[in-house]
Amino acid sequence: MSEETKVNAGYDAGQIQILEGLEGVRRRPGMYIGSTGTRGLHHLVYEIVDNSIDEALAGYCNSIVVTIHPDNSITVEDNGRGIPVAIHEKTGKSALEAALTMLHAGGKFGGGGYKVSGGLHGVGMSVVNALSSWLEVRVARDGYLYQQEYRRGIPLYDVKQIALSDKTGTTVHFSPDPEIFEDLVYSRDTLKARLRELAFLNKGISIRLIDERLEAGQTEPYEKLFQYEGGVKDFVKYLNKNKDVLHPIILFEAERDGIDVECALQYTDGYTENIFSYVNNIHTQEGGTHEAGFKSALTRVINDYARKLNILKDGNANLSGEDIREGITALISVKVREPQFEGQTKTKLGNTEVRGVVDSLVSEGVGTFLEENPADARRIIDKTVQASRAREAARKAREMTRRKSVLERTSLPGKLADCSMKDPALSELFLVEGDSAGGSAINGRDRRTQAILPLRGKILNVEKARLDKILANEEIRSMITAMGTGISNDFDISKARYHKLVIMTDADVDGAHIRTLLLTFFFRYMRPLIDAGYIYIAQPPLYRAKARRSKEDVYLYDDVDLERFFADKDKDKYDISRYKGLGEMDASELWETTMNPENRTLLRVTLEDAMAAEEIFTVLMGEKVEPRREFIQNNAKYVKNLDI
Ligand code: 0RA
Repeated sequence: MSEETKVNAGYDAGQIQILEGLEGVRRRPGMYIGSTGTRGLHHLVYEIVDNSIDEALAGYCNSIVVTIHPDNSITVEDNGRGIPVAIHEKTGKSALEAALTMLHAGGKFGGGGYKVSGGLHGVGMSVVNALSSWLEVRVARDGYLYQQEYRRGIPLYDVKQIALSDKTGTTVHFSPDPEIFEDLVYSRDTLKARLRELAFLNKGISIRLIDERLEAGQTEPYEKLFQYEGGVKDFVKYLNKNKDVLHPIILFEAERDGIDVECALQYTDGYTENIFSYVNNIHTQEGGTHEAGFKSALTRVINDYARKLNILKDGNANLSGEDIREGITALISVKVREPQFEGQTKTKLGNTEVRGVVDSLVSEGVGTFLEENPADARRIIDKTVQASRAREAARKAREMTRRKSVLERTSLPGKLADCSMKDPALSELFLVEGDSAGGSAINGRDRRTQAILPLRGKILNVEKARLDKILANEEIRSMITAMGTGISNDFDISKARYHKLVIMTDADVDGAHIRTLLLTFFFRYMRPLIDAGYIYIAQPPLYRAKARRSKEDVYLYDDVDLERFFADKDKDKYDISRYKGLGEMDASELWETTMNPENRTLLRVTLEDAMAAEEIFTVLMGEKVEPRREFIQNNAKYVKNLDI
């Protein structure tokens, strides 16, 4: 192969097609990678890693290394067979160049491979190449190391041999194009979470993350290895590490009708249901046939067993699926040859044949476990029966509140100072810590659009309570009726009376605690409010600096703000006051600094990653004390910005 650099000498029809393909990707990147924001940026990495995972699933690769370089370029290296470099008869190009320049060529070339993984759209390496300002690929195979480089997807030269090598593998080093992406900075945590997930889902594969970007005082790159011989079983162990569990993890794995199923589950003493399902390594957020098969089999098997033990008598109704899933942590991972993804976000499995396969494997797996472990079985059944009783009590409590509202016609809580505007899109509800701050907020607000609900004292920790107790809590009931949406299964976002719900608490530890309690409640019982972006956190100032000799008078929101302001000023020329709480501000101050839409900053609460949020809430609000202490110690420096 020649050493010289020939840039596209003479276009033929095939090349023109390729260029048009790359142009298409660059013109409409969103079509291929979802977005050109942070999500899309990270998607580039997943797209490359998926190819290495496929090579591992084919049985030829057991190690993948992902490196974030100081310039935010990324290297993905694997020890697979190496992408073939042989020249195609017809095109006169190497297979390697084809893989990196032809749309949809990724993973399909070579043939016979068992390609199951795939990113958002499974679009392949050529898309990453087209969206990178530069990319270098190296392949070790057949005794040589080969290399090719590209600029915005266009090869700089033909594939060339650059050294002898006795190894095999593929290394892709790319730099996302600033002409395409809004933000070029990789998040270590985001990559870490996805690589960990992939290591759980593909047991045995060693996946290493290296972050070469050094922070101040750091001398060695960050390194983390993910490798789990237990696969989904280790995944459940990880998810439950901060919870008290009722029995050893139930695990079953099997292949049936060409569908691979791996499933692990374990009951905890908690009240939430955590079922995570995957198809070909893609998290199926919206569930689908595999999840449906899991749920129906579980419901049937548990009911059958409860009847067999005579805990459920002939006259008793069956336990509901919901009762049976209280406190469960489950992982379902299936690998399907031709997955059909449906739903709003294309994360719902549609293949009907999967349902029956998962159903029968879960029946067998869980059925056998219950038969063979009667003591564990008993604990599980008792748990579901308790869940069923609590739910019945909650239903009665809810019916009471509903009936009351029919009789009284107006169900709004007495403490609510409602706004006069009835259009939810223009209405805001402030949840305010304490009656005195609540009073200031009521006097300072814009009464047309801003409603105030003062909350007294500590909010109930919903992580430690069942629904019946939660519904008996006055503060929580007020929030539910004020919002108008209902909760849990009854939740209906179209009934939301406000499209902004603003949490306004003091800028101290207690305030942070109340905020976390509120967020836990919304996360567990009004999750769609978070998904819709309706929940906000107010940012009251921490300081006020008044110049002694001029009219200058400013509010400063945190210590960084304070430092910045006084960087080039003399502190002695100002009176600086520190607010201990919202209560210290009078109505007009509160309006000016925190509530007036013209001046205020609100933080919108988002949930990038449900699993991470689940973990944080379990750690922070759950029963076990030790993990909470650890978390707080490890994250003390972040606590101020804990805007989950
Ligand atoms: C098809 C055939 C062969 C290897 C690969 C694909 C392959 C692709 C990627 C992408 C990233 N890493 C990869 N590793 C391997 C090999 C065919 C053969 O050697 O016979």
